[in-house]
Amino acid sequence: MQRTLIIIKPDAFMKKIVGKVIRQFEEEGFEMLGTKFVKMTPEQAGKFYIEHKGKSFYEPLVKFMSSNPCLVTVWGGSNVIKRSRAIIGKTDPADAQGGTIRERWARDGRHNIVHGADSPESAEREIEFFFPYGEGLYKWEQREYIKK
Ligand code: 3AN
Repeated sequence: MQRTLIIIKPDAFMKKIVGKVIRQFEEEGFEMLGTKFVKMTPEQAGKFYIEHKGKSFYEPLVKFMSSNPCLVTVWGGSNVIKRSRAIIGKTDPADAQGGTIRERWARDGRHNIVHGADSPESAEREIEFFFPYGEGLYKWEQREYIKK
């Protein structure tokens, strides 16, 4: 089973659609393996988005992502990375396909409701970033938490 990291961004809380967003992933058949309510420091957010350092949107993105808490979630499922990005939609809601999370609820390319890892390598790096050693993630089949 593949895993991915999905961050429900502060704008989803402002719009009170966190439940609706989670529902999209559940209805796709994915299972939640773990979650954390996190208010990142600017340093943490800067590190999380390090690959975008130097781009015009980097500083405002870091500021937005550390402005208020996010709901960090880990989901498992078959081909979950690609399939979750398909239901999230393109970065800018103006380009996002109808019915996707961003088309429905995002304001613009920054206030775009969710982050979803874009490759197996990013997913594992991002999961490790918030859940070192996988601690706090649950193995549903074995009915136990991943141990350090
Ligand atoms: P995505 O989340 O669609 O994979 P990335 O990984 O290219 O997009 O960018 C990471 C985050 O940076 C996006 N989720 C978005 O919040 C922000 N971002 C990317 N491009 C722009 C842009 N042109 N203007 C504002 N924010 C952007």
